[in-house]
Amino acid sequence: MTTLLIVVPPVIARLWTEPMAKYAPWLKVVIHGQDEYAPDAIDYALGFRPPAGLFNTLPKLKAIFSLGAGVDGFLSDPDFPKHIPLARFVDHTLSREMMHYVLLHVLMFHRTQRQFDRAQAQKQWAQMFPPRRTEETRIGIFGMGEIGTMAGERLRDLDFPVAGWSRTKKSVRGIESFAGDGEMEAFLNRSDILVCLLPLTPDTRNILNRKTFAQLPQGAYVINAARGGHLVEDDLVAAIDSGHLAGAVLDVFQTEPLPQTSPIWAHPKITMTPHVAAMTDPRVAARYFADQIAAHEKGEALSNLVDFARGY
Ligand code: NDP
Ligand code: OXD
Repeated sequence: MTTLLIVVPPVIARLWTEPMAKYAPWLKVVIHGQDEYAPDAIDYALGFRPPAGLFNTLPKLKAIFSLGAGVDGFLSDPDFPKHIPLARFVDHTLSREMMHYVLLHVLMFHRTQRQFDRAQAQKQWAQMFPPRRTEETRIGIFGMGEIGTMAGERLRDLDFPVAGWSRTKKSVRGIESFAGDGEMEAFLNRSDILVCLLPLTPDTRNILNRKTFAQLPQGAYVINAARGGHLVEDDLVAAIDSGHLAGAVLDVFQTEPLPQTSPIWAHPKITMTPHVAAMTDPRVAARYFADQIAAHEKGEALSNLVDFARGY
């Protein structure tokens, strides 16, 4: 029998058993850390931040699936077995949740909503925080992949001037494309709101740093919904406290959960959420993984394979 090992904390793994049984009744599902299993009985593995070295103990593993879009939690293991294919979760519903998160926070900043919230808390009728001009809220998207492109297109449709920065040049209607290190400064110079939607790789780690912030216009705003490893948190706090940046929204952090000692918790100009910008829904994703495994069993190619040389 084909066997799938699910490698997430048992409390989350339990959410997967019923939908997996619905879409792949022919598959035996075992949960790491809960069920007994023989390592050589495992054909496929599905997880998010697996324990380092685990996959090397499974001699018959045919493919590994990331239940998130980001695969840094797999590739951070120096012993990750790169001869085994790794496929990530790419799905309209996940990208859409991310797009909603980005739109929400772009509009909150653009419409000065937090100032109105503070005025309301003091019972002030404060007709004094006009929204910025749409033409003057230039959005810059770091990472024009599945999610960055969807968010960029929707922001463009709301009439914001949008540009994207990626490794390779893009041609998306109405969105200016910048590519590579050589075009990064010009991209940052025109970005009043910088949205990070990059994968975390050795090239992008700490990319949101003091130098990057200095190249953004005075009063710029930063949204990081990608990975905490992209951001040098102390540099962000310093850039906000100096008055150069207007503020930030963070969904992801260098250490998760965010340590109680972090100044981010109480910073008046930082809005934070606990890595919930988008969450993989097992009721949707189980079908995607069942189809992927069925295809692989028939000798067909897997979708959304990670390129180990690029790191995403
Ligand atoms: P994709 O792989 O589809 O897109 C990645 C984009 O980043 C591509 O445009 C790529 O360029 C660009 N890129 C990669 N490396 C570089 C580099 N060195 N310089 C410039 N551009 C680079 O990823 P997704 O859009 O699916 O997801 C993005 C990230 O969002 C995920 O990796 C994950 O970390 C995060 N995420 C966070 C969630 C949350 O809840 N907070 C939920 C889901 C995802 P090119 O196109 O030229 O290859
Ligand atoms: C993802 C995530 O990568 O949820 O999908 O962070």
